[in-house]
Amino acid sequence: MRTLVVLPTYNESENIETVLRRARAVVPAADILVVDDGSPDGTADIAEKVGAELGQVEVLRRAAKSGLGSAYRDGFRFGLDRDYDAFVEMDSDLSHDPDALPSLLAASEAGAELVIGSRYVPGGVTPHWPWYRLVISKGGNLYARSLLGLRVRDSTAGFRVYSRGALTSFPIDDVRAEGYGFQVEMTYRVQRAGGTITEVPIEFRDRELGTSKMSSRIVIEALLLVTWWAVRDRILRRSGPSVSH
Ligand SMILES: Nc1nc2c(ncn2[C@@H]2O[C@H](COP(=O)(O)OP(=O)(O)O)[C@@H](O)[C@H]2O)c(=O)[nH]1
Ligand SMILES: [Mg+2]
Repeated sequence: MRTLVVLPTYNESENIETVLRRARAVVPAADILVVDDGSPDGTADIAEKVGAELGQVEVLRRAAKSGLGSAYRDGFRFGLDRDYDAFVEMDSDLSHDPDALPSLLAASEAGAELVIGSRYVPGGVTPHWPWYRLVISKGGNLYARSLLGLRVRDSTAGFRVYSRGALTSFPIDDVRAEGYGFQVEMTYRVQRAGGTITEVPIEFRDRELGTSKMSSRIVIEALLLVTWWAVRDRILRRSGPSVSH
């Protein structure tokens, strides 16, 4: 299985070197693509320097901060053009432990079109989260699951493996969402295209260095989009993702 690990970065100068080294140590055969949005803190330069030492690392430099979803779409297109079989989505802030990569990739190799590193299946944990964060995250998941009929517990999770088949079963250029909405939209589209989805438990850790780029705007985007998709596909019954293509 030719594997591409896509790492989106915006101001991750304190984390990117560790992420690259640990990912390489755990899955030495996988190639890595860093998608950086002109981070003012020099993340792309660090990634290039460490990447040159490690090998099999490319850095895609984009001019301006354009969102997580758009970074992944560019990363996936890069990999689809180069015949990769498996595409890993992983944050570059060490919230997603590179040590979990082998178990996620094993589920992908076993045939799942989408593997989700899940906080909300037995064995999944979010240590140190205050109650209100859990309520927002689980509430968002419950909302998306019930409105869209998703069959997964953690549709907002961002630690994933897609098969090539999953990413070619619908036009990824049509995916519009940027933040948590991107994760939900990708889950919804894979499910509607008939792809099998497996959840593997993970420990989601809070970042220790650098700052989060997520904002309330991103949460509101996700809520509005989920509501719109449900209205479109369940009430208006207009063509949903898998019907129109
Ligand atoms: N290329 C790119 N990466 C981004 C952007 N926004 C966030 N990221 C990266 O996406 C990952 C997750 O973002 P983060 O801020 O940690 O979100 P949180 O975990 O939900 O707080 C990190 O690796 C960020 O550096 C963006 O606009 N462009
Ligand atoms: Mg994070």
